[in-house]
Amino acid sequence: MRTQVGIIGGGPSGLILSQLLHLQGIESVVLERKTMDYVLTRIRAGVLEQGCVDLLREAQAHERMDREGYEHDGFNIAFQGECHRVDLKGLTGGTGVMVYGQTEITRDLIEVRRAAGGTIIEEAEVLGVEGAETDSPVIRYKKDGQEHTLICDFVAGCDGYHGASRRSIPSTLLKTFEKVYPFGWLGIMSETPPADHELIYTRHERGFALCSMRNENLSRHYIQCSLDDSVDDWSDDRFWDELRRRLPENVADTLVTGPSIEKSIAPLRSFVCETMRHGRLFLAGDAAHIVPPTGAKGLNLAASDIYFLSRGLIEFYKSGSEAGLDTYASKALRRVWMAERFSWWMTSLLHNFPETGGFGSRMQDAELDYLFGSKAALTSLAENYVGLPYE
Ligand code: RFL
Ligand code: PHB
Repeated sequence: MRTQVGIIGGGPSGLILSQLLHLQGIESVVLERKTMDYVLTRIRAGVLEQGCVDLLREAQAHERMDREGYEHDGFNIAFQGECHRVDLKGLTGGTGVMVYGQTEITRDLIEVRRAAGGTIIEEAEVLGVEGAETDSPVIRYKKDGQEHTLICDFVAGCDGYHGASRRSIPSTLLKTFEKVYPFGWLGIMSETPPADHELIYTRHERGFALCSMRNENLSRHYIQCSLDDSVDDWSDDRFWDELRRRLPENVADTLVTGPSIEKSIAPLRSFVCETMRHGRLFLAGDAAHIVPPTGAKGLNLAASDIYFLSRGLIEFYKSGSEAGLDTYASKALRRVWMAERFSWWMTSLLHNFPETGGFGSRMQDAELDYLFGSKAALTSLAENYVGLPYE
């Protein structure tokens, strides 16, 4: 089989790219290891930057998001028992964020790809990419126990942190940077009203907590947990009790609890792979970088990567110029490192790090005290949270 752009991975990165290319008359094939029904069971991101929203509109996958997504003008940080609001719109001169789940984005993208007759090959496990330095790289994949090849002009590695595309680049050409945090996030989804109409990030001596949401009757909550914990250690009652202990009293008192409909633990890590390009193989999204979820940046970075990559590919097919492809890695990485910095900072500010002792804890208190006393510091937080510009 042959196509113009072979896309490894049917997560948000791969699906947005295939749709943007299709709208410019460029053909692609998406190879996804799992079924798309399985991909839709993953509950991940919930907060979208304006740039990501704009890209989904450009991809014509925006109708339900515009109808059912929630615009948020601010969010809260709670510490020492009090909620403090970050007025995103006021501080940035009019920009907020959109609350709309990654699951819903993926559902919308699958729908527009299918309506356009796009090819998504499910249960196709990519084994590797060969000939990335030639004009016709080849993707090798396994489906139904048989090996197949997909010959392409370009390959987009959108297969997440555990995918095959990054491993296809010779390790001598890569530089990787990693920080593993000594804790995870235990998350639950429940059909209960959100704790507040805006998100609440909480720093507490028992550990971080986050109250987020999907709609008026669907809440997403997280608590910092030990890496040794398993979801079986956490009954719903134990989760709600622990969450209530970490929240400000007035929030805990009015918190509506109920049975969880999903429960999972995610370890926290920062990771960047330099470079994001090897010949005609381009890495995008979680395949190239991971951020701890505290800054809500993972999916948003996947979107900015795809913005740069789609422009490079479209320019190539329209004019033959490789200029956009040549600057892809440097443009994407510049934004990646800024989001890495912000995510690391938010994580460091709000989690419990017993190994840093009393001094570390006082530094966090002082930083929060400074933040809410300084418009300059709050503005810096707000402009990073809503997303730095693409160009
Ligand atoms: P994905 O979503 O991991 O998709 C990659 C796809 O590739 C497939 N795959 C393969 N296919 C074929 N052959 C192979 N060899 C393959 N190996 C893998 C996989 O099955 C999968 O379908 O990567 P993508 O598309 O780059 O998207 C990235 C986002 O999913 C991720 O960054 C975000 O979910 C991160 N994230 C958040 N991001 C935000 O912007 N805002 C948030 O509020 C936010 N919250 C979160 C998050 C991630 C979390 N977890 C679970 C890590 C909250 C959490 C708890
Ligand atoms: C979510 O709603 O899942 C969510 C929101 C904000 C974050 C991380 C996750 O920082």
